Amino acid sequence: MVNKILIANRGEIAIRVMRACREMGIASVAVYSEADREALFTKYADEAYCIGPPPATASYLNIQKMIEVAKESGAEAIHPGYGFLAENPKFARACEEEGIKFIGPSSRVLELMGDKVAARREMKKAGVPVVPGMDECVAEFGQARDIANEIGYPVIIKPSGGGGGIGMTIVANEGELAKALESTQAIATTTFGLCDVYIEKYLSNPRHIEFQILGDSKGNAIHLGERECSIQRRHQKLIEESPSAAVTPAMRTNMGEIAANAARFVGYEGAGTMEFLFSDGRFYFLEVNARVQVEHPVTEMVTGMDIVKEQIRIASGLPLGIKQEDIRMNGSAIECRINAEDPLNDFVPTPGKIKSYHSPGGTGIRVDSGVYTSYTIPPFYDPMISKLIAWGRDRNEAITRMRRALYEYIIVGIKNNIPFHKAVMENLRFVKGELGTHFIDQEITLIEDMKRIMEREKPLEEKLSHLFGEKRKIAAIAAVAAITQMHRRAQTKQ
Ligand code: MV4
Repeated sequence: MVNKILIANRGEIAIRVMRACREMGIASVAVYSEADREALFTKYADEAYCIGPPPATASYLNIQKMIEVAKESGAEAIHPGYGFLAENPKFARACEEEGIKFIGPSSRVLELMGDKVAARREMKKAGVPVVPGMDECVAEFGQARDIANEIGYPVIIKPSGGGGGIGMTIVANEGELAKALESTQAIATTTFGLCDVYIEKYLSNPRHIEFQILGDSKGNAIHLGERECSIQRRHQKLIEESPSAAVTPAMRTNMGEIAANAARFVGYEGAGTMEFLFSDGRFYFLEVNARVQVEHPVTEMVTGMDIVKEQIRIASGLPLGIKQEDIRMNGSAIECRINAEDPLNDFVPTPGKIKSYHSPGGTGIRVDSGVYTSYTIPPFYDPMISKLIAWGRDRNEAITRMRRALYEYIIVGIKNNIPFHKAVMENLRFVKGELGTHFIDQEITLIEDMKRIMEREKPLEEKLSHLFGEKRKIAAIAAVAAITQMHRRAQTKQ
């Protein structure tokens, strides 16, 4: 096992990785930008090094600096978290060349999975069902027209260098194809530095379901079931859950085996996700996310596994600690991403100072956060404050517990999306599990529902902002009591 790990990331995921390190007796090294000097993760680490100015390009994306600090601190491995350098094959290669363990797949696999059309081809070879479409990039208009006619409209044009939904264009008919092709190629060039695009059949309002996989350096691979991530807004996931209400045990076994086989086929080392669209009872492969994901806790809650520990074991050359037949899905878990954003103002980011902070707890609740009272959220990075995860014996209990926890959660000082989550947790379609990727756009009453919830909370909010600061402790207790009453009123109204 490695003795010291550098965490090339910030915020809640840096702390998540350091917690695994601490439990495993591994020393942790934080790297931080000048904007993160006072962040919790820099204090939590055993050692911390400043790596540059606030912009990510000058700090968290600086490959040379990461290698330098790893050497200086004597870290034997680097955990990249998610985002930033996590899926950068150049970073993985630099680590490989310097004899530092990159905690993730090899640079070869990262390269392959980063090229979305190549990944599609590879997965097809591995026996994974893919959306009808092209196995290479568009070479000329005639070819695009022929393929689109063959698979039928609507089609979707995707940048091969992309992923995550950026730059994708839906095309309704042949008349729109030429223009859409041109504009998608232009966006692909400016965003990804590569004009390559490919075409797939467009599925309308599918569910977004992904399988968690783990592969070790001995050629073993297992799956930890699925997560449903259909509740998203502008390609930003807001709520994730496991298991998906749409997946039967037989489908889970079947698709999970296909996903694990594909991981073995490409020689996948570490934790990863195979992303699918689910439509009319069928799965279609979309892309591989070659990293630990934001939403990994819901899988941990239902399987009892520690995915980050497994990542570290795998990178240390150890075999998987568990066999497929020993994985059990127990109960149901939901995650709400708590963001510093204003749902009443088109969800614009609202960085700033957290004047008061009280996070929920109790049975079945997990909060992964990187903030504290009087912490100022810097404007330079992702506005996620924390992740609130609720576990229950079934989906209904998880929802009830999530509602309860959302009402306990107090963040004073910055606007945030907790009221929006409260509205979703009361939404009838959500409660019934009738989800799809267009859920938020379709449920047009959500904003009005949220406004009603916020109106109900106004007197309390005013009381809180006055009380907090002076009689902080008393105010916190009073707040929980008042919110509990409000929650009860809200429930009896339904
Ligand atoms: C699709 C699709 C429908 N059909 N592919 C979005 C995230 C990225 N991983 C893939 N995405 C999609 N791929 C096919 N063949 C629908 C989405 C999608 C989407 C696409 C464009 C604009 C908004 C979207 C919202 C959710 C899902």
